[in-house]
This record gives sequence, C-alpha cells and structure tokens, in this order.
Amino acid sequence: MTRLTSLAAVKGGAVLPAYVPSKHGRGIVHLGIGAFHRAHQAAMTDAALSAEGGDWRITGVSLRSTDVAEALNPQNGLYTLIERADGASSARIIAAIRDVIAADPQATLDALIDPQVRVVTLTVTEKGYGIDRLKRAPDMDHPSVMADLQALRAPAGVLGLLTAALRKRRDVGIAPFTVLSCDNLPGNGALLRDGVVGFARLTEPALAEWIADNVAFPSSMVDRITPAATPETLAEAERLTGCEDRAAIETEPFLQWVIEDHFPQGRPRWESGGALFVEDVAPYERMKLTMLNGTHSMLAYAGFLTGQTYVRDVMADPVLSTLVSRHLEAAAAVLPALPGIDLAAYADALKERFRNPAIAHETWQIAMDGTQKLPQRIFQPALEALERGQSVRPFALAAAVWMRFTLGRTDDNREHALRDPREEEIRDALARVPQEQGIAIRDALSALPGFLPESLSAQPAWQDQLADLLQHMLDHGVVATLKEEAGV
Ligand code: CS2
Repeated sequence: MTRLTSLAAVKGGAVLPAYVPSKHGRGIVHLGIGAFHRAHQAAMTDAALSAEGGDWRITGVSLRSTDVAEALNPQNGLYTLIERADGASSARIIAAIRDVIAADPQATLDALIDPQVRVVTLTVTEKGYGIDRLKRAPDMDHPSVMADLQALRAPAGVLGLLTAALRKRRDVGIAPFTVLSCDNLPGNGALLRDGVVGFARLTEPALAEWIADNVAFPSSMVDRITPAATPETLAEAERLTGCEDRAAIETEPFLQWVIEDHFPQGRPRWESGGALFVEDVAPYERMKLTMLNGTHSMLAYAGFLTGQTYVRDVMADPVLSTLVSRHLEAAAAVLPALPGIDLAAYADALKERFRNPAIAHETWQIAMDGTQKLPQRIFQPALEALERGQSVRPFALAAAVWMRFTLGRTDDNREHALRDPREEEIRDALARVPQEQGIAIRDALSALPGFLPESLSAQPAWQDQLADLLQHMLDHGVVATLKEEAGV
C-alpha cells in the first residue's frame, strides 16, 4: 500500500484540506507533539488555513522521543484524523504540520528564533513544565530545570528553551513570539509566564524584566478526548484513505478551545475551526478541570481498580456510573454560574462523551501522573465544597481511590505501575507505614511536599472520610466499598 506522502495519494471519502500546503510558510512551533496536539490545535490550525490561508504551518517538537518524527516526517507531516462517534467514523487529512523535530535541542532553538515564528504553543503535560505551582517559580528539583541552569546556551527543557529563544530574539531585534500553553492547568498562561520570567531572573534579571514587559502568555482551555492510537486506528485510517498512515489519530467529534485573545504578533483565524476568544478564560478552565478532568480522574482509579479497561466500560457499570453522576453534581455545585452555560446540560454532555462506544479511552492512561492532576481536579474543588458547606465526600472518594491505586496492586493481586513522576517518593512514603492502615497511608501520602494543601488536611470532615473510605477498601475490597458508596 502507498504511504500517505501527498494529498494526491488519498483515495476514498476522507476530507482534504482546502489549501496547498507548500504554499504556506511556518508561523508556529509546537512543543510536545503527541496525539492530543494532532487532534486539537493542529486540526484547528488546519481549519484556519483552509478558511483564511496565512503562513501558519507548524513545526512540531518532541522534546524526547523520536516516534512521532519517524511517523510524520516521511509523510511530509500529513496524517489522518479519524473522528469516531457511535456508528460512524469520518476522516480528515490534516496538512497543518510542516515538519517534526525530535529530541534535538539545537534544531528546536533554531526554529524558535525564526522570525516567521510568531506563536509557540505547548502540550507538554502538567509535569513537563518544570514549574513549582505553589511557589509559581522554576522547580529547582526538576531534572530539565537543573540541567538547563547548568547549560544556559544549550537548553533542552521547556523553560530553558523558551528563555534562551526569547533572549536571542531580543538580542538580535526580532519581536518575541506569543506563548500559548494548552495543558490542563489552571491559569496555564499566567503560570508559564511566572515560570519563564522566574527562570530568566535566575540568569539575567534584565531579561526577566524584558520578558515580563514584552511577551504575551494568554491562557487557554482545551478539550477533546483523545486516546492513544492503536493498531486498529492505523488499520481504520488505511481503510478510509487507501494509504498507509503511521501517524493516524482517532478522537471524538467534540472539540473546544477557549483562548484569551492576546496575540501581539498575530495568530491564525482559529475561529474558523470553532475556537472561542474571550477576555477571561478562568471560568471555562475551572469548569472543565473540575467537571471533566476531576470526574475522569475519579473514574480512572475506581474503574482501573475494579477491572474496567475503558471509560465506556465504566459508564456501562451501574455502580461506577452512579458515582460519575454524583461526582459531576458535586463538581458543578462548587462552580460559579457562567453566563450562557447550563452546568447540568454540560454534565449530561460529558456523560454522553464518556459513554461514546467508539472511543477506547483507557482508564490506565488517565490514571497516570496523579500527583500532577489531583491538586487542581480534586483538592481545590474539595476546599471550595467545604467553604460552601457542601459535602466533601465525592472528592474524598476520588482521593481515596487514588491512594488505593498507589499501593500498586488490585484486590485480586494484579500489579500495576504507577506511572507518576513522584513514584519513588510515593513508594518510599508507603514503605514506612503498615499497608493495612488507612490512616497511616492517608497521612504518608498527604505529607508529600506541596501536594495536598494543608488547609484541606486540617479539615476533620476531609480527613475522616478519606481515612474511612480507604480503610473500608482495605478491609472489604474496592468493589464492595464503591457499591455501598453508590447505594445501588
Ligand atoms: C484526561 C484528559 O488523561 C487525562 O488526565 O482527563 O487527557 C482529558 O481526556 C482531556 O483533558 C479531554 O479534553
């Protein structure tokens, strides 16, 4: 079968871009070119190029691995985006990616200082930034922060690369790019700004001032459920395009991007792909993190521990789906009203998306990096629930199932890896306490520095319910505890 290397090679019903890729120059560098970027920002940019043109093609960067580059570069950046809904799949060929740089810091820096690059977007995951979120400053224990501070002219991490590129642009008089974070972190733009300015201050205070005064860091909320591609994804792409495509991605039809409109050097007309530009993205971000991502984390641990492989399996289980509904209600109850948004309808739409039978989203995939996710998804909403005098129980359950997950084995003694950047610390903390004592486990994990806010662990309601739930799981099993909890 011919490889997908040009639009002319595509046969069948796939939708093609309405522009000639080679006629459009690059305008964006994207750091962290995984499945999510290809299903989200690259698809939006492709829609903008189709509708309005412009020099906005993307150089994608994998900071460490070479897989995406090996799949996409021989295909001239082309790939199939499969949208899967119940009973119907549709395919689109995306041509917005010009090339991919893999694990090559010098080539990345060269791309970042190209005067044509006016926007740098990022999906590097919560742990990828190297920012201490409590101090809002570079995390001095993060491996890439430590390495980059030793090698300022040859950085390889996010903060080091952005700072070095901005320094170079200032020195040679090229306007700075706008930096757009697309990760699931509250106030992602402002946080990244603090990280970059903080990193620059460690090396050259005048540069820190210049960045603070001259570089825009809009925040954005991104949403599209995108599982990791499987051999089945690639086989379906072949059927839909008549070409071999090693970079195909599958995703759900839903797509949302809410962005603060602050792009001094211009931007693609992402509105053409459905992006919403607003003054303040915070309420949207809170809604999505609290309702979608918070519920996702809860159901990932509860589902994984009870043998459910995919989110859709969780939704088909009466006990777990009751707990999903309960979590969504509790999450909605801590949010301020958002004009034009009906939170009950949003919750229903989320359940429908989670149920999508055509999307195979693994609970184990969502379960990774819990220490990076729970603070904004579970602990912050729990504090808000307590402040409002509302029940903290659904949030305590989410924390309890995470704690149970960290023990590394299910009730039927299947072992699993934690896949968390703080895995070692977690293991050390747990090694010091008896594995059958809920209170001891709760306290050991709550004491991980900078993880669980003290204002939350000082609350008896939180502490008691968390320990009770955990103890009940240890004594009676996860299935029985969840069943009791759901009351079904
Ligand atoms: C998920 C998200 O893996 C996870 O932690 O909660 O990736 C989620 O699928 C996306 O944020 C949906 O937009």
